[in-house]
Amino acid sequence: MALKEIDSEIYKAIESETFRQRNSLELIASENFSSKAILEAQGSVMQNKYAEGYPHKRYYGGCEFMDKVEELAMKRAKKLFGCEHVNVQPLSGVPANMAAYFSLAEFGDTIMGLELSHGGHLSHGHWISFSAKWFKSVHYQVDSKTEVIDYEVLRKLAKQEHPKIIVSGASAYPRTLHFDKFKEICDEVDAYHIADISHIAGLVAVGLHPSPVPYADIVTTTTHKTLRGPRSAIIMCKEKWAKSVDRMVFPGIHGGPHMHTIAAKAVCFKEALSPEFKLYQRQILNNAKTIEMELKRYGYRLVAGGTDTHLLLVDLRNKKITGKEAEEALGKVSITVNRNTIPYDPQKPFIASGIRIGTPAVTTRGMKEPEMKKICKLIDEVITHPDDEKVLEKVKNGIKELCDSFPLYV
Ligand code: DSN
Repeated sequence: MALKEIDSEIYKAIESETFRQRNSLELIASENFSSKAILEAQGSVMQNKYAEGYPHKRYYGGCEFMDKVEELAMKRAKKLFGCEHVNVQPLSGVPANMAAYFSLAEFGDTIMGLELSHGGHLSHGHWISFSAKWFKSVHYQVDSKTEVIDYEVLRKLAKQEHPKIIVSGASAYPRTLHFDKFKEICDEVDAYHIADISHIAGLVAVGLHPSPVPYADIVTTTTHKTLRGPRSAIIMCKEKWAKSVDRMVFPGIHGGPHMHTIAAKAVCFKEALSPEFKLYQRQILNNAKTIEMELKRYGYRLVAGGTDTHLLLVDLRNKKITGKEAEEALGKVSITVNRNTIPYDPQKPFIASGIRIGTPAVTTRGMKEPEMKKICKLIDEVITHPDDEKVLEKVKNGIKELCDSFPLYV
């Protein structure tokens, strides 16, 4: 029986979410729309199977097609990123980072990552996360003037703290990350280098952002952001870490791998190896640059002066509106963004002084530079008139028109 007949409540919620995704403008930098092929693999019978272990070394019978799928996912990921070894089983970004840390360090060792309010991630040592409860966490920050990482300051801190692991990578850092410099510092202080490229994986895969693969002991990434795959993660590493990474993922942290998601990851890597994917990534960057130029034209201050990637951080203080208020006002007209702290933010994270804007999802819909210009105009109208119902209605109509012209999942 179909879902509609068995469970009308869940069916309706899925229908409503499809409607929401079709009819709103998705500017959350970490979101994207996977292809129908990926959704099909993800929703397949592969999800019925236990396959603990690794290809040809399983703890369950009947795994011949599981092996095929996992081997294809591994082969494609290796080709895509040029890594020596890959584990495609991690369920998501945080467990992938957990497995990566425990592959190289012990409880109580020091890890050093970018502070959350400066663009880092919870799992890079934030006090509330396992990464600070089970390790000693030290943070580096961005420079207060340039708002980018000062590698000399990072070097000094590393020399002072002697971390076991330095984590490169971020979730709200608009500029290029210099993984070669991280490696240089790691070598000087005898630390391991783990790069988390969750946000920029698509750009890295096609060579539009420097790759950490030659410079890091381990590279983790989620697969659903710029990479446009299923909601999941992988861990890449040098051959010498292959055994410890594999053992830490299973049986260290996970039980049965989610084989349906591994199948969907394999499809994602196949798509990412196509020439069209490179064009897509280039358009993500062109769209982000267009937003940078337009927002500056409307008098917005951008953290770090702009972007080299798929995302921008907008400091709203000169517009006399907080991140929370802007997120809510934009939400009313079906523009989805997230409030975000800016470096050295005077506001609490729940309020925040900025918003984060990303272009992967709107680029998937086929939108290009002219649409980015329209979007910036509409965003500016909302931010400068957040309580004017007439303006909001006009903007909402503009968004509807845009969405209708770039249909999703038809
Ligand atoms: N929550 C993700 C983001 O929005 O960047 C990172 O895990």
